[in-house]
Amino acid sequence: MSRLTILEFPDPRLRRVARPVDAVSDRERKLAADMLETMYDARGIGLAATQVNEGVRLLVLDLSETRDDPKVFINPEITERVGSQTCEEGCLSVPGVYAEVDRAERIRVRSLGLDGEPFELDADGLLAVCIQHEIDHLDGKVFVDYLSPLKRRMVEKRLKKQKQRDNEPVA
Ligand code: GNR
Ligand code: NI
Repeated sequence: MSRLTILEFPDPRLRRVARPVDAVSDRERKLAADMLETMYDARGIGLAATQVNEGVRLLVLDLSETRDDPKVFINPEITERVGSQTCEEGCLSVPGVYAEVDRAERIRVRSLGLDGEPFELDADGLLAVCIQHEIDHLDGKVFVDYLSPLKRRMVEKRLKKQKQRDNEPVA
């Protein structure tokens, strides 16, 4: 397994729309394993292929306390949305930024597993938030897109400054 580099907002590659996987193969299994390693290392609860510069519709999640319940979704589709909830979200591609986002409270998801077999899942609460957040990534969307233009510009400025500081030589 290998750890992958996570793209950071406002990288334009986060705007690409991912293509469906046409047959689940060892290539997707290797990508999923590398993405899980990357997600665990970064202490995230989810990761979409877009974030590691892979243009396929694949995402991984683990919402367990013990970090031992990996889930992989290939070509996921939300087939039902019910109600709404507000959650403070963060994103591994937008480090240090947290903001409230409204999403559906309950969803039904249709997806392929790593074995290539279809499955359906009903999700609510944080699991539903996380799946919606990850599918957004596959569609080229980032959670800061839901903020007001003013807040979004503030986030962009803050990240730009942070990046400048990261690049300054040590005195
Ligand atoms: O680790 C993550 N935590 C999180 C918290 C609230 C709502 C969504 C998320 S997803 C995020 C990992 C990530 O950036 N996935 O794309
Ligand atoms: Ni994210």
